[in-house]
Amino acid sequence: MNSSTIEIYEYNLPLVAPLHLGKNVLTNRSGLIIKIGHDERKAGYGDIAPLPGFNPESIAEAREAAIRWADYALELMKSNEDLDDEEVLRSLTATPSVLFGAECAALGLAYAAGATFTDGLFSKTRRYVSVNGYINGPIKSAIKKAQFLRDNGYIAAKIKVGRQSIKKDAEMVHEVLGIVGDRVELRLDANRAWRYNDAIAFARAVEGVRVAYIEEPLADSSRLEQFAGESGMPVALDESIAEGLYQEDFLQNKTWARAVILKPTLLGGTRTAEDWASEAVECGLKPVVSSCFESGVGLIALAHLAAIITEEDIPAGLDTYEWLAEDLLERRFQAHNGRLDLAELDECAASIRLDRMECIYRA
Ligand code: OSB
Ligand code: MG
Repeated sequence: MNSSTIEIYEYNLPLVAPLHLGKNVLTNRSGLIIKIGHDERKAGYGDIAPLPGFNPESIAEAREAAIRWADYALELMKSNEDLDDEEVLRSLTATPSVLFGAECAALGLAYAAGATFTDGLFSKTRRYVSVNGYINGPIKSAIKKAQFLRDNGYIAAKIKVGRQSIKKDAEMVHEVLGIVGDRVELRLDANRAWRYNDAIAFARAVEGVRVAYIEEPLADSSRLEQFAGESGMPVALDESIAEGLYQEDFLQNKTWARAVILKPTLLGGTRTAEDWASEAVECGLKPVVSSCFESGVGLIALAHLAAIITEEDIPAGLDTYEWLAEDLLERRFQAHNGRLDLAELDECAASIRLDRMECIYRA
């Protein structure tokens, strides 16, 4: 590789409104961009966006790990060694968001130079990726968003529950169902908010509603199987798999689960997510690629990932972009008919504005 450079930039983007996630309230989103390569257009970019309360690493720890990785990667490039080698990236397992960003930048470098891939992140198995519309309470905003999803051809919607009373949550679900109707797949996410009996009470209150799955209803995840059996409501695993390293047999005996949520920023990169996805498919669970409120740069990589992990168009959890009041991309992308078009996303990716960020590393 001809004297390539690595740069790391820091960004801080305001959100359109305070975002309540678990115990945290975010008003902006901070992260880092890794750029590999001289030429702005032919460089590879990766987004490092540790999510407070979800990622084990802080932004300061991510910065430190990214710089350490960059020093190491430069040495490798000088001796013509493979940057995206799994061995090299393994040093980043304690900082999964950095692993995701470094891997995307390394893979993106060849992609930007026009390489065609036969497998992996940029092999573009299909061009369109459906997304599940993201519906947040309270009920007023849920109604507005549900109408938008119905009018814009979305095929799946995900409602956040567990942050108000069971009664209000159930009302919200019925209200949304009344708006979007039967054609839209309904997913729910409780982020482990409930005690067992509350979760059962909720399931009773929405009896008759066709729920595709509910992500992590229980504070005590060891009772998920019991919940699925007793309530008849299909369950999806999210926090349960995002908590540690990839475990080969983890999904093997979980036939009671319907889906697994794959967030490469938490799981440690796209290849780890691919491993989880193959395991999920083998065990009869649906893999659902999801975001963690990354910038446009990260979201585009995630859309590519969703396109390669299954031929089937499983709606991905990528409807978080609108939370960013500003982005690093001059040209922002949009879903059309509830789908993202990878061709459009790649054009938007090329409109990255490095001058809006502070460069913290260049070598
Ligand atoms: O609980 O699924 C979650 C984003 C950040 C942290 C946690 C979660 C999420 C999302 C992403 O919900 C959007 C989606 O999955 O549709
Ligand atoms: Mg979830």
